[in-house]
Amino acid sequence: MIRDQETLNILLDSIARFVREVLVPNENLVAETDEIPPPIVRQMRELGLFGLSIPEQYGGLQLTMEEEVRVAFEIARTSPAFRSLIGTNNGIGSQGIVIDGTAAQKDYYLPRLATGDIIGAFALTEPGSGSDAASLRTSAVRDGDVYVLNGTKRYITNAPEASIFTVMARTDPLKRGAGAISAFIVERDTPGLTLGKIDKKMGQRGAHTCDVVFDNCRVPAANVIGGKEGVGFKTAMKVLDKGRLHIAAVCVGAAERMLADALRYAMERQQFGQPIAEFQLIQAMLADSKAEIYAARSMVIDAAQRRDNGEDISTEASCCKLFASEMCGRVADRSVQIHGGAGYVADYAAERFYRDVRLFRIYEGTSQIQQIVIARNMIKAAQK
Ligand code: COS
Repeated sequence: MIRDQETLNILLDSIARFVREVLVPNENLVAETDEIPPPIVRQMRELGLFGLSIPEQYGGLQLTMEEEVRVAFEIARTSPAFRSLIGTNNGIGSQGIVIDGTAAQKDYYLPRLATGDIIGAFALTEPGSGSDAASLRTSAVRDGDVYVLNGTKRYITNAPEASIFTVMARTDPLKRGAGAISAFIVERDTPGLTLGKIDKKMGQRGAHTCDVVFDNCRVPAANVIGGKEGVGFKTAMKVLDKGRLHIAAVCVGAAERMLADALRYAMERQQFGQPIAEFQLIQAMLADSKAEIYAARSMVIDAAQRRDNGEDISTEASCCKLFASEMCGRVADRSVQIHGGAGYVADYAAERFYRDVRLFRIYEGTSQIQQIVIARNMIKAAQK
């Protein structure tokens, strides 16, 4: 749902200009230094990029899902590290509070997340629990008006930058499965919370992940999201439904960028006396990429509109994440292929994007998890 096309166009134009004029020229610097320069972070704050999905009453832009995916198409036309920094505040690092938080939790945390004054992170994955999220072992034992958290979370995006964490922990350590999991807001400076060393990743330099370790970390009972024990897994799944759709939109934007680069290269690069874009085998790669991007873009917009209409889009979000992330991988591969030797060296963005986009098929649920969600929902619907 687009509330006001003109206002949205202004926002999209200013983001597209920011991407073109500021972010793209700084991609190599970010990759080399593994850091987004602080003046750029400031500009991202000024543009409102940290609060895209946070309600207006808390200082955010309260974009509808359709508006948000259209913004994601634009912001993803550059190094994914930039999107990653704003990604958690708009997605998994804030939406637990937005969707299920109490009024007091919203009042206290959302305004600072919306401005980017603080960064939020989402702590679900553990050393022994990834795709099987309901098997997580971090425990939260009630002691008066606090819970005592113990356990380790792994690969937590933006953890090194984060001031608050949405942490899924088991409040009934003897009970297995999803029903014993609760979601907590844990502040970074809580005694007993420490961070591991920053992970060395395949790509997305400038975006950071690390372990988050809880050692008798005492968290106020008031920080249970929604004030209710035992529903944290559902909160996490709802957050991920939205997150998966957002990531699918990011895949579309990244693929559009890679295809634009590949097309430009193919039109410039001369072989056998003509631009390689004139060769039909190159054209096939360009055309397949174009068609697949168009399909993914259409899926994402359709699913976003359905979510705005109040539909349950668990299946559609997984369809979008599955198709768009796999599509993005194929486009990255073709982009390197079209660039030939130049695609394998770091002078061109194709090599960096090839590594950066690999993560899209893994995080917020692997392609295999998306397949499971889709098929299970199909079976459930057929049994009704
Ligand atoms: N929205 C709301 N509730 C949901 C839901 C959703 N999208 N998906 C599941 N639930 C509910 C179920 O209805 C069920 O509730 P009841 O017990 O009341 O029936 C409960 O949550 C447990 O669901 P389910 O039985 O399907 O859980 P499973 O353990 O079988 O796991 C998968 C489901 C595999 C889909 C889940 O663990 C998952 O998404 N794994 C991937 C995790 C992930 O994406 N990690 C990425 C790291 S975070 S960046």
